Amino acid sequence: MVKWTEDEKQLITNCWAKVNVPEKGAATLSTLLIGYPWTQRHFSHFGNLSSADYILNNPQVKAHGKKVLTAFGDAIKNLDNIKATFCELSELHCDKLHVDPHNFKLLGDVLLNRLAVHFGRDFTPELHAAMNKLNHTVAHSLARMYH
Ligand code: HNI
Repeated sequence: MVKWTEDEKQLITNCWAKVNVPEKGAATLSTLLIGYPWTQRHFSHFGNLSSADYILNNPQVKAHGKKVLTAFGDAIKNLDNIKATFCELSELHCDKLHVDPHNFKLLGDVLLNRLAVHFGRDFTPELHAAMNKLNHTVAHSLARMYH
């Protein structure tokens, strides 16, 4: 299991405390759907996703983005135990949703970019590295049931 230094834990928790989860969740999921359109196939039941405008204004995309980032928040509350925290979610994404695990990494990268833009110079290389490690761990934990 991944090991965190106290500095990394502090950087991640301090950063997350300043994140507007509904807003960043909506932005992250809509950017994923627009930038990596093959991910849309999982959300055909969310209504019209046929243009960037529709995606950006789709209430189901917004609500789901919030759900996904809330789960990121759960991971942050349980940094030493992310695998166990995401056990059921991994089963869901693997067995029921059949999401290609590569897409977890993409979503994490989109989130990282949104945070970098939002925090500007406060998004230090150390914070960047810690968030990248978090993304990696989240993606790995979600993909665990695929093996
Ligand atoms: Ni994901 C449902 C968390 C990435 C497709 N997903 C969820 C739920 C959570 C969640 C929480 C709600 C579960 C429930 O209702 O019990 N998803 C996460 C997290 C990541 C992620 C933390 C991080 C990388 N999911 C992705 C990706 C895709 C994806 C990359 C597809 C490209 N997820 C789904 C779909 C659902 C889902 C589809 C079901 C949506 C619905 O409501 O029908």
